[in-house]
Amino acid sequence: MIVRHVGEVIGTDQEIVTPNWTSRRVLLADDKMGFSFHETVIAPGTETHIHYQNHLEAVWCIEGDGEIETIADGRKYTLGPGVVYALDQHDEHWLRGGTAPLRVICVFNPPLTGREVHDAAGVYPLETAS
Ligand code: 9YT
Repeated sequence: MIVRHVGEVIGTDQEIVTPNWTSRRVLLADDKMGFSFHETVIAPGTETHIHYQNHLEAVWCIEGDGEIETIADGRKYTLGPGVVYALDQHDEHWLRGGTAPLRVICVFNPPLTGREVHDAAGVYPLETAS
């Protein structure tokens, strides 16, 4: 069994800090769970273009506020505690922070290996664990 605390990841290479979001990746491909499991905090007032062409992602919003806009149809969804969204169609979207840090728990399938950040097209490359 694996038992971890998110605090063990903070300040290590499993914490990815960008201007728009911080991702604490607690379970990764090497853990052989078939998914990766992260806590992500979206900074207020930010806008991030995301298109996970190689991954499925589900997101559970815990605290704070924000918005997601799906680019294909321009629909906007308010994000806040209790909202869950799943990018089951690899949906290209804008993720926007609101007025307070938006803390979410994310699951990726296939699992991230750890260091991924979005490329210019909002994509994470498909990597395999060594
Ligand atoms: C919700 C979302 O996709 N935020 C971007 C970061 C991502 N969750 C990650 O790499 O953990």
